[in-house]
Amino acid sequence: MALAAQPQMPRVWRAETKPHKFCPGCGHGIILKALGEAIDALNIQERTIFGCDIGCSLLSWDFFNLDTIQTHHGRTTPVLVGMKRVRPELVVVSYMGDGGAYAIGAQHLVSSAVRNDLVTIIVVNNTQYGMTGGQMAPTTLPGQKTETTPYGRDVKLTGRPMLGPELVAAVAPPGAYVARGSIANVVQLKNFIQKGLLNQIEGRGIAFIEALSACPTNWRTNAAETWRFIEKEMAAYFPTGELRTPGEVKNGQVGEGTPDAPEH
Ligand SMILES: Cc1ncc(C[n+]2csc(CCOP(=O)(O)OP(=O)(O)O)c2C)c(N)n1
Ligand code: SF4
Ligand SMILES: [Mg+2]
Repeated sequence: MALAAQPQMPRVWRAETKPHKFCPGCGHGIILKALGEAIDALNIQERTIFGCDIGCSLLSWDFFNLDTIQTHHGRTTPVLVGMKRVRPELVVVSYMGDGGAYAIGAQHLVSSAVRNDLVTIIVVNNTQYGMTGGQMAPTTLPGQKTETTPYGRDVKLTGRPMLGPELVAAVAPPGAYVARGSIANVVQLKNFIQKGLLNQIEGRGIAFIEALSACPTNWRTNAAETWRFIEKEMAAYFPTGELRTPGEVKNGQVGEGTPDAPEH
């Protein structure tokens, strides 16, 4: 009798904490699988520290066979940067939501980008505050209905949605790696995360990857509506692709490479 195919977990995942705690259809698990596969591919499990934030990202506190720390909105990044400065051989991964990264914790992101800190930051963009019930976030799309914008986001009152990778790309010095992927293209997302980890390992500078993600619980969408929202509405406003790729080191200075063109 043929055995049914079993999904393969990355080696770095903790099998005993699965099934995980995210809602059915949530994008967090897909992004954490891409991260797990990238860590497996680089064989850096023994020296990687994982940090998660406040928000649904904290449900990953027992996700990996990695030393893990959980901190408050956006503070995950400076906590991990401190560890990296004391123990430069470590690989530090800062994982958070769009609310943590671009609203209450935004100052930490901007400061790390300006300093070109050796940290790999992954931001999960699900266009709202997932954990607290779906309030408007800096990433909420124009006209999108949330708990705090029941008639749709009015950009005249609240401004236009935040473009996180574009912000980091604008302020980070040469050596930074900046990209935006999506759970709609997991192969590309894993590749961006792996390049982001390598950027840190090779000492070039900050690595920042935003991942377009799904929150069907607060979007109140079925599977088809969830994918349509990510692939059509989110991708139209948030283009995926690489924004900054470091080039070669010459005379002690890192030059700029040639990023993949953004996809619309
Ligand atoms: C100072 C402070 N204000 C508000 C909260 C409540 N709070 C907890 S999680 C959260 C939103 C998190 O949203 P996001 O970072 O986008 O993560 P998601 O849950 O969407 O993955 C908020 C506002 C808090 N913990 N601390
Ligand atoms: S509330 Fe949204 S982001 Fe949080 S676990 Fe559920 S689907 Fe995922
Ligand atoms: Mg969010």
